[in-house]
Amino acid sequence: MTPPPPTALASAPTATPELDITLTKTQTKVKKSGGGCGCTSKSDTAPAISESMQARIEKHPCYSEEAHHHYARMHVAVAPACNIQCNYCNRKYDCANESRPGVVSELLTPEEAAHKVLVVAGKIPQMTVLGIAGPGDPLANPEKTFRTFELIAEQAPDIKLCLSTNGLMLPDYVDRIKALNVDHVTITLNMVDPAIGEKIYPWVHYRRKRYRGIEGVKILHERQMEGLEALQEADILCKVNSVLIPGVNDEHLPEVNAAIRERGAFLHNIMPLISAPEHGTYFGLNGQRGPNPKELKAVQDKCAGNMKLMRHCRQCRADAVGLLGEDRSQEFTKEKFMEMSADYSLETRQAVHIGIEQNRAAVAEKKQAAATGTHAVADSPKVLVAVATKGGGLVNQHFGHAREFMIYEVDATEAKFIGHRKVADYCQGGYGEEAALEGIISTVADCKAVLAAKVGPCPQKELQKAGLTVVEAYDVIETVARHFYDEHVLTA
Ligand code: CLF
Ligand code: SF4
Repeated sequence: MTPPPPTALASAPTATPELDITLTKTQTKVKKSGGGCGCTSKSDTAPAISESMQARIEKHPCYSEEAHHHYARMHVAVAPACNIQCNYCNRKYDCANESRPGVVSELLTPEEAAHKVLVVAGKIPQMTVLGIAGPGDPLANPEKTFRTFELIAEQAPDIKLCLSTNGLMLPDYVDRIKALNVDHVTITLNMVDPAIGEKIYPWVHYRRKRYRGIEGVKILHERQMEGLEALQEADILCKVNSVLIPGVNDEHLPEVNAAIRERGAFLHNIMPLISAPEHGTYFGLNGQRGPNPKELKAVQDKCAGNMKLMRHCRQCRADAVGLLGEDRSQEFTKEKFMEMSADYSLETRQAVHIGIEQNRAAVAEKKQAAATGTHAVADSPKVLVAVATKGGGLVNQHFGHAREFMIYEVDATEAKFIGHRKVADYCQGGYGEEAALEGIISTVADCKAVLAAKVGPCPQKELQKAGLTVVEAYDVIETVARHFYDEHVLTA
């Protein structure tokens, strides 16, 4: 049986959830429990962020987990060449550092890229960040990369510029990066021990010479450390991406975490290796598997507490457009965007952002009300819930339309986002597919509940058969999670 919705339904969802939240008053039921729990996951108690730092990240969907519910990013694929070889990359595909291998990007010139940014900035005013992340390495293509940044800085000054690199050439360009006001740089750094790096990088091309094996890895390692220090010196925010490769660097990543923390990195993003034979990568062809969600979480938990940890990465394509987790790149193919007018307007964008911030404040208030404080329950059990959302920090998506579920770990003191899981589209032309449903259920089988705006009768029945509670609601995620927890876990 479906339990009644924990909150009254607010106004119906619209295409722009940011502008359409009618917040409802919710009731939180408190029940004391002395129950213990075996879960020992460390919470992300990273050092508090200063107000000025908060201002630098508050509209960046990758640097702020909270912002990623509200603001979008886009990438432009202007950088085809690369100067190293990673065993998880096949050059036919997008850079695996910042993308999901599988689809080749359309390469753009800096001028085409700038036009695309102005078009998207007009059509998706919540797009606040322009990243260059491939399909090769942006700093192996410095002129194209920096020319693109220059053009965008001139024509769209409110858009944050973001760069992702393997770090090999970073020390040479930190001054230029600073001069262009690029405030966010990501280095993909998978090891601090060249012996481990040797299993990941077969060669490095540096200053017109190719170095194979450990010789090349040592150069890469030294340059990455130098680059990190130079970014710290220049006060540029740095995120480190590490690809978790089971049996290669899984046990080593806490050491990487310590090394980057010492050198002032702001955020650590530990992401799973994506590996399949059809990608044609060395790892894919040689049976190297990626981690499962449990293994990924275990390593993330080991590193949590020392510094801010990113758990909401979507391993985007080098031409991604939209909120993290949604892919609107097909709306802006070269053929299409070259025909569109660049209707960027700073005033319009600012007005939209004011609306988003008002909405965000209202969501934060509800989130706060759903949080701890009211619940003095020590060692309450932690449970996972799967959330269908299309943004805005809300449970606001139909179960059948979800392409991914956001996973929250809930106990009596907090509802903490811990990751997302992709699933096949269940609704295909209005008909549920049995196989897809089975896949979805097995993907969220370790969760206690599914929270969605609506769940059809058939999936509802199957979810309940699999032991999951179905909660239908349209409200702030933490509020719905709190109600579910209080009513179905604390009282159980
Ligand atoms: Fe792009 Fe990367 Fe900038 Fe973000 S992505 S260049 S920091 S604007 Fe973000 Fe995408 Fe993960 Fe990258 S979700 S792959 S972390
Ligand atoms: Fe591929 Fe990126 Fe590695 Fe270069 S840095 S080999 S493009 S994954």
